[in-house]
Amino acid sequence: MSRFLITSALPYINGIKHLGTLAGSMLPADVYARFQRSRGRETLYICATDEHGTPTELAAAEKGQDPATFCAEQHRIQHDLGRRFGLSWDHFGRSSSPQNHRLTQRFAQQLWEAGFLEERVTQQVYSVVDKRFLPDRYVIGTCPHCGYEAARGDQCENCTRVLDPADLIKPRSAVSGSTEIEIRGSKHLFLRQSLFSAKLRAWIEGKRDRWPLLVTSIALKWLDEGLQDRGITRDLEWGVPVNAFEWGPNPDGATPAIEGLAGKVFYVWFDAPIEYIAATWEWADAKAVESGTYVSVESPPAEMKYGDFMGALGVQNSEWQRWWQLPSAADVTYVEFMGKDNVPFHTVGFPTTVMGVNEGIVAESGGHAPTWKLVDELKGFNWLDYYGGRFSTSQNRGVFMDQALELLAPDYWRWWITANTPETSDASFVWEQFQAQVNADLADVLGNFVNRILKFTETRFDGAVPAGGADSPLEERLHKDVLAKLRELTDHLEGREFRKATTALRQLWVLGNGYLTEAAPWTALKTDPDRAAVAVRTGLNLVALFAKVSEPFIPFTCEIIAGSVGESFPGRWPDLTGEGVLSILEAGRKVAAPEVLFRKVEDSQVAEWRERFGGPES
Ligand code: B3M
Ligand code: ZN
Repeated sequence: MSRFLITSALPYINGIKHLGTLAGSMLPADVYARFQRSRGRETLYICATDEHGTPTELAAAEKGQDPATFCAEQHRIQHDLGRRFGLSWDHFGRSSSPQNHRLTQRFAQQLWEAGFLEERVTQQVYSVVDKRFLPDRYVIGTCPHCGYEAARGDQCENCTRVLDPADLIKPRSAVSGSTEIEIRGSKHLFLRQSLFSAKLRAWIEGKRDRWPLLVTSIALKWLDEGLQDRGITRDLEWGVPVNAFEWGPNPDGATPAIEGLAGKVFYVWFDAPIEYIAATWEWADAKAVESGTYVSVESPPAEMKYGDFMGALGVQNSEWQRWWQLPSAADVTYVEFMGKDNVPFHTVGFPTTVMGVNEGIVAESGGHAPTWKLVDELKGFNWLDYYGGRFSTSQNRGVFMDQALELLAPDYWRWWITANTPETSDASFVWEQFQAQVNADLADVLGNFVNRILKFTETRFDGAVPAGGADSPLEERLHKDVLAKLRELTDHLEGREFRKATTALRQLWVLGNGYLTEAAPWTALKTDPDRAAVAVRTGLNLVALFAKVSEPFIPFTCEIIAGSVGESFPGRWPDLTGEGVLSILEAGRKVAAPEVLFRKVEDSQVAEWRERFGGPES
């Protein structure tokens, strides 16, 4: 039986995420993780904040904080919001962790030793006053095309033209405002991606039948355009330092002059995907701390060389390698979730890193040392927009995670987002459609069903599962229909088809409502008490079943529903072969109606929220 390793794209540290980010990575990954756990599969869902890069430095400076303080604070906020949305991460790590520093440096060193990194001198903007190189977007000046005076060196925000810092008229530093700016050579490391074109193509071609068309077509388009070697270092302060270890000799010749790389950090897109692995290491370390067997990554024994150090740690905290290193991870299915803009980095950039490191390991050890796993299944998503436009913090457009939770309980959002997952095309959030859908599905169908049957049991059957009576053709048909829908739901979830899964689940709920209306225990009670008992017992079993199979989507509500019929939470996914799907509850068990599960979203609320968050006119 396979183990499931699940990652969702790492949210950037700067700023609270909007519903689109939730829709395009974290929430579907969570639904899938909950589903696999409930099927009894060993599952690990890993996520983290992506903390390095220019935007972090800028955002921290804007708040008057140093990047480390800023990141620590923002990480706590995002962690808390994720929990409140029910994201069931096994670990929510940080790309700035010591584990990621070690692993990123180690990977770079192995790539270097295998000859897959190259030094090149690039021309960069240097600010004399700030005593530092400025990344393109730290240089501001007047746009040569439209005259906008605060155009950034990478792009003019006003006319959207892509720029080179050298194009700017009156360029100045965004850090100090100084105009004392020069172009200077700066040494950087480049990953020789072009060497991997054929390998990557063969690997992606092999995934054509399994991965969404969206994903393989983006990946192949990149390969068709020709892979460029990619700079993996930057002239920044906040990041994983490049020079923190001894560079070994490069078989291709030159040894990098360490001074030339001093003070530089790895590019954020180089270290961020490595954090998937490092966050798993963080998870294992956290567990080791709990059990008192932790060996600090910060204090390797003095006599140990860096490479040995990784190996030694591997022996002591090997839990994480069991998920990532072959051969011990041979039974792991690794599934990644992300928005379409992240696909190139996960089909080309990160796989090149992993393939390159592995080639080095194989060459050096003759294939005896463990290698790293590549992704098995990659689920990519289109955009979730807000009234057909992008969510935007600066323009106050759309709903962000903290605001969403102020308005409604998380399950409303979880349900709507999953039911509208942007799988085959972009999707749009529209308040009126949101209102109509959650009112219909959650309040009218599921909520109403659960309350109707439980209230009736309380008033007419003393709040206990009734005994007596025998199934009629009506129950037999229901049983058959329920099993068929359950199989559909299960298949869609296994296939990571989230929209289709919600459709099947909604139809399952509708079957319950339809059954109750037809069986009409309230009428039968007067003439045929046994018939009424069967109908009520069947209805209560449906409630128990719904709690189990709806849990991946709306876990908070399912915990309440499960409690109302005395079931443990989270439950196990039903066995689809057997008879048991509708005989979960024994006769005599006490049940109790919960409070109203879903209040309807009112027109007045929609009007108010449209005003607050922007409607079609915004
Ligand atoms: N931090 C998120 C984004 O592009 C980006 C993902 C990194 S995954 C390793 O929205
Ligand atoms: Zn312009």
